Amino acid sequence: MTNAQLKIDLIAYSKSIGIDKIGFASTDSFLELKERLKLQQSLQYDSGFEEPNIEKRTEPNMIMPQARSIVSIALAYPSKMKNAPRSTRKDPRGIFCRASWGTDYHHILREKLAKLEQFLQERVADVVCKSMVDTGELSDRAVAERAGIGWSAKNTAIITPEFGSYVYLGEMITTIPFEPDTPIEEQCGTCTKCIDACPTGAIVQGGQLNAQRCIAFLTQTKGFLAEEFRVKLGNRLYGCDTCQTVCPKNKGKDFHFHPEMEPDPEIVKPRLQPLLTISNREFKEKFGAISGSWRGKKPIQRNAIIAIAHYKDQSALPLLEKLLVEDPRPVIRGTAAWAIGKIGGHEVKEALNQALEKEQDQEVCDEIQKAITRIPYYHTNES
Ligand code: B12
Ligand code: SF4
Ligand code: SF4
Repeated sequence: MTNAQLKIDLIAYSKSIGIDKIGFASTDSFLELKERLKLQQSLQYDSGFEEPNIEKRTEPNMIMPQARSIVSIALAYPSKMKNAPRSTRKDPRGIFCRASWGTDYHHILREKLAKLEQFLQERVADVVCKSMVDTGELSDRAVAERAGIGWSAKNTAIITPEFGSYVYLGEMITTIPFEPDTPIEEQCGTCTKCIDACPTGAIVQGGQLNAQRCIAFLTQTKGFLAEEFRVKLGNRLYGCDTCQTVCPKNKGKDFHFHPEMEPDPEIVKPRLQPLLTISNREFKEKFGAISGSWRGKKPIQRNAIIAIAHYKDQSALPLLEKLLVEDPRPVIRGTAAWAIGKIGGHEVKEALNQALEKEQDQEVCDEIQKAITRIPYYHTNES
């Protein structure tokens, strides 16, 4: 069988197993990306979640010397949730980003890629394949761009003409020299909606992100959040979708091809207060299957406390005061102090003072002191 025919057959097979878009790229060095990654590192705009070895990231033949092509895949995920409960001041809820709805996409895409590998192995005796999704060495976006899946947009996402940017990406390096596809034209034009809407100004300029300012990154950190960002977090528990929801290319894009990607509203839009007391076991049971749980319980709880402050939920004060004195984790005690100060009221000053007397951790003491000094300010503001 010729490689051209094998490519046609592989494309047809990919459709039959629920791969929404497939493209083919060469294994040439990603030279532009290499410069870009170096620049990002030197500016400290990287997140730290990327593979640190830039050579490996940009030289596919370093990962597999005999590699001859890369197969890029995209799966469309839903952007609208059916029966989403409303989040109100009386019933405040947090939100997980769309890329965290349903079953963890790493599993879904790896399974599809494993099937593609098997398909090739059954037809080409000595083929070698290596697949990756998100956590591999390669830049999934750079591969997808080269393979014609979508263009590299100003919000830094790969936007497909068919499904918008609401696609997961993955790829398979192979020893088969498949004919590469042609990249598609950039289609952002003069639009700057994502740059204007980003709550933290993280998109420095079209196509360049300062990940250290990106809420999607910040929600995944484990330490204290800088105050500047706490007030921008809103009710986000994991990830951020703003630069995608404002994008005109995503208008009307909402695909429900994969039942396993359907969100359970009680999981991805959970009530905030119960999150503060959830046990490790309960957390794993409820959130373990979604990608947004990969950093564990602590960042989600920290973000939930910040979200409670965002809603100024008075009914959460007893719980926050309990966390302030009882929680073993300084980040949780300190963030609770901040939230208590934000929600305010005369009675909280007493609770904060009492906690300060017992507190041993310097960072938490600082948070409590800042919260105390802020309370009269909130009162003058309210009166
Ligand atoms: C680190 C990381 C993050 C970091 C940094 C994101 C970033 N923009 O760099 C943080 C934690 C912030 C993040 C957030 C999100 N992420 Co993320 N993330 C990654 C990861 C692991 C590596 C990305 C990376 O290396 N970035 C470094 C930059 C420099 O390179 P790059 O974006 O990969 O490649 C592009 C640029 O280099 C650009 N470029 C190259 N040279 C030049 C030169 C010029 C002049 C210009 C303008 C551009 C340019 O072109 C490349 C192709 O687009 C990838 C998985 C992977 N292994 O690739 C997922 C990935 C990019 N993330 C993904 C998703 C879904 C998200 C979120 C939408 C999740 C959410 N809702 O919260 C947000 C989006 C935020 C945003 N605006 O990017 C998807 C993207 C899908 C898509 N359609 O694009 C990926 C591919 C995971 C996956 N397998 O599906 N992520
Ligand atoms: S994900 Fe949110 S914070 Fe990050 S660039 Fe997009 S809008 Fe800005
Ligand atoms: S909002 Fe506009 S500039 Fe930003 S990614 Fe979408 S089309 Fe491009």
